Amino acid sequence: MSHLQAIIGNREIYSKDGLFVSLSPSDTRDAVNTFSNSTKDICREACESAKKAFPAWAKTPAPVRASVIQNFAGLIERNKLALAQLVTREMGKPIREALGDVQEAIDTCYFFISEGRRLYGQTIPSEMPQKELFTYRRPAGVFACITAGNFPVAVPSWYFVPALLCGNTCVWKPSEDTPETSFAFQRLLKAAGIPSGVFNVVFGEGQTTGASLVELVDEGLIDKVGFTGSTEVGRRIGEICGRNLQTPCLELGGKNPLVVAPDADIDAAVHGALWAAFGTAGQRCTSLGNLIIHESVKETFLSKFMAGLSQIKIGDPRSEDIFYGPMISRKFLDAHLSNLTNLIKPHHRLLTTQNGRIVQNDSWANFSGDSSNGLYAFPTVADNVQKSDEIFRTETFGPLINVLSFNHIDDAIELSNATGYGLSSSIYTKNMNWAYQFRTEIKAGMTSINNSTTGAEAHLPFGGNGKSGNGSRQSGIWVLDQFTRWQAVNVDLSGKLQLAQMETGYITPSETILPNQF
Ligand code: UN1
Repeated sequence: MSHLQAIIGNREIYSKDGLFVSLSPSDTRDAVNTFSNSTKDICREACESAKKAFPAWAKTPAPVRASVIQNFAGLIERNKLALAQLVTREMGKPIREALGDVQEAIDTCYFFISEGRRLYGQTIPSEMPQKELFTYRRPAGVFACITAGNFPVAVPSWYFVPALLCGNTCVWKPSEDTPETSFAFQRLLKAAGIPSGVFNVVFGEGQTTGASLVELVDEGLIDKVGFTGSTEVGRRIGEICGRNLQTPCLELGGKNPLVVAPDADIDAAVHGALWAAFGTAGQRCTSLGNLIIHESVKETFLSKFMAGLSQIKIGDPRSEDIFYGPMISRKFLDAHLSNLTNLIKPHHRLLTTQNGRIVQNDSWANFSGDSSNGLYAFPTVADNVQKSDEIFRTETFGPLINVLSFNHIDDAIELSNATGYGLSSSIYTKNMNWAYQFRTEIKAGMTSINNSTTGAEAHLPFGGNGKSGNGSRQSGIWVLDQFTRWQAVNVDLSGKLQLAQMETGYITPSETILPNQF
C-alpha cells in the first residue's frame, strides 16, 4: 500500500517505500497514520517546485500575501478544537495545552496579517543634493525548514507565517513524530489559498529526509534554512550553511535555570517551577533544567515543591485537568530513561522514588487513565547536583530536574550561565536590584522575572545564545530579518555623477573663535 510521502506543488505524492508510522503516545496501539520517507530526489523536486514558484510569489503585493495568512487564521480558528485534539492524540500534550499550541499559531497569524501592510523600509537623507536613499526588505528565496514535534502547530507557524508573508517559498520537513498534524497544517494553508508550489512538504525522519533536504543547500537550491531541534544537529546544519555563506535560523536546546531568591514569594515560585519543570512532561526547549535555590529558603521551598508535585495529575492527555501526559514518542521515553541511568550519580539525592521509571497506574497516586500502552514517565527531582556534573550541563528534555543551592546572587547568576546554553531563564524575587542584576548579567535570550521559564508570548523575540542557537530570533518584528534581506537603493536626480565622500559639500568651520584664557 502507498502512503503519503510529500506534497509538491499542491500535489500529494504517495510511495510504498521507507514507511514510518505515527503512533499515539498515550496508547501506542492507536496508529494515527503511516507515511513514507521522502528521498533526496523528492526533496530536490520540492525545492525545485519552490524555486519555480518564487518569482511570482515574491512579486505578489505583500497585503495580498497577507490575505492568505488572514484566511489561514480564520480556518485555524474554525478548526481549533479538531486540530488541538489531533495534537493531543499524536504527540500527547494535554488538550488544554494543545489548544494553547493552536492559539499561538492564530496569534502569530494576527500579528503578521497587518505586517503585510507595513514591511517598512526607510527613506534616508543623502549627503548629496538631488539624491534620495531608500531601503527595502526583499525575500530571501527558497526557505527549507525542519521542525520538532513538541509544538507541532505553533512553531511551524512561527516560521512559515512570516516567511510566506515576506514573499519566500517553502519546503517543510516536519517532525516524524507529528506528520498527521503537519498534514492538517498543510491542508489548512492550501484551503487558505496558497498558490501551487509556494508551500511544499516532505515527510520523513530527521536522519534520512532531514539530512537529504539540508544537503541541497550545497546544490544551490535553498537560500535559507530554519531548524528547531538539538544542538548537535543544529551544529551540522550550521556547518553546511556556513560553507555556503548562509546564516540559518537555529532554535536549539536549553538547560534553563530558575533562581529562587530568599525574598521570593515561595508559593508563586513553587507554582512557576512546577510548571516550568513538568509542563509538557519537560519536553519544551524552554523547560526548567536547573532549579537554583537560596540556602535560607531551600528547605521550605523544596517541601512545598515536593508536596505540590505529589498532587499533580499525570495521565490521559484528553482529560482537562491533566498536568502532563506521555512522552512524545518511544524515542523520547528511551532517551529520558537512559538519562536517568547515565546521568544520575550516587552523590545525587533523589527526592522522588525511582522504582516506577515508567508510570504504572499504581505507582503515581494521581494517575488518571490507562498507562499500560502509554509512554508515561515518572517525575524525577535530583538534589545535590554540582556544577561539575554532566547532568548540570546536559539538556534532558523530559520530566527530570536538578536542584542546586546558592548564597550570593553572583553565584546564582554564575551557575545560571555555566551550562553553555542560553535560551530561557527565570528569577523569583521582590528585590529590584537582584532582578536588575539578573536580567543584565544572564546570557540567555529570554528572561522571566517572577514567571516560569516557559510560555513566551508570540510577539516577543524568541531564541537563544551559545549552545541554544546562533543568535537568530523568531517571532514579532525581529523575525523579519530572518526572512528578508535589506536592499539599499539610491536615486540620483542631479543628471551628473556626484562622488560620495569626495564631492560632498561638508561645511568647514573657521579655525578658531574663542581666545585662549591662559
Ligand atoms: C519550544 O519548546 O520549542 O515559550 C517552543 C514556550 C512556548 C514555545 C516553546 N511558547 O514555552
